Amino acid sequence: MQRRLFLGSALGAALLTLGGCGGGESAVAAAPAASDAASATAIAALSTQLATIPASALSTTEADALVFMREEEKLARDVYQLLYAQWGQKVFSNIAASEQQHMDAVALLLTRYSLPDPAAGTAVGVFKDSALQQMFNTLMAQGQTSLVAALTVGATIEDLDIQDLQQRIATTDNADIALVFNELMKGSRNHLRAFISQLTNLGVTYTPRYITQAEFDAIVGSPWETGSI
Ligand SMILES: [Fe+2]
Ligand SMILES: [Mn+2]
Repeated sequence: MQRRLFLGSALGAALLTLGGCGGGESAVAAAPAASDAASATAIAALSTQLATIPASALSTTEADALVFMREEEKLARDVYQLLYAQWGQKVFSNIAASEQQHMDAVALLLTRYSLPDPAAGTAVGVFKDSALQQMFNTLMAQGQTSLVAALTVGATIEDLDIQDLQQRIATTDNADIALVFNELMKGSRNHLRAFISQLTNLGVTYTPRYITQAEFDAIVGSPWETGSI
């Protein structure tokens, strides 16, 4: 555990350039999406960090978690790209760019453990996992109805993502997986803050569907976190 914490903070230190996706309305203006070059630097830094951690035995649960999270990050990216195209709100394009980094981060582990990439060669909105496909279809139908619905879809995806990562972090003893998943979860907390900030500005209250109200309140009531991919 101590080792894991150390590695987590070391990664945070290595990835200081990466906080700027999403944000509340003012944070969006102050923190534009990372450039392609910055994104590539972030993934290179993560790759370097991972190289210092020996790969360890992979359980079926851990293999499944990596394959699933790769597609769940794709779900987030695809939905935000499409909602940006429809609504033109910068929060969606900024966070879509961050989700691409999350996909890339999981891909590093797929490669490391020679696992098949479920997102290889698939179009936007197409998923191998049937539950994720259904989730995409439902959320996109919802997000097309209004801007508030679209922002609520964003909050819902982050709410779900945080819960899915919490569950998968709890069932891995691999330091490399925990490192990447904790970085993804930090990004998700920031994204949740960004969507909730926009909904609050529009006078809308979001009720969490996956994490507890107490967890939700703690995230939304705490500041933006730096160092996340
Ligand atoms: Fe996210
Ligand atoms: Mn993500």
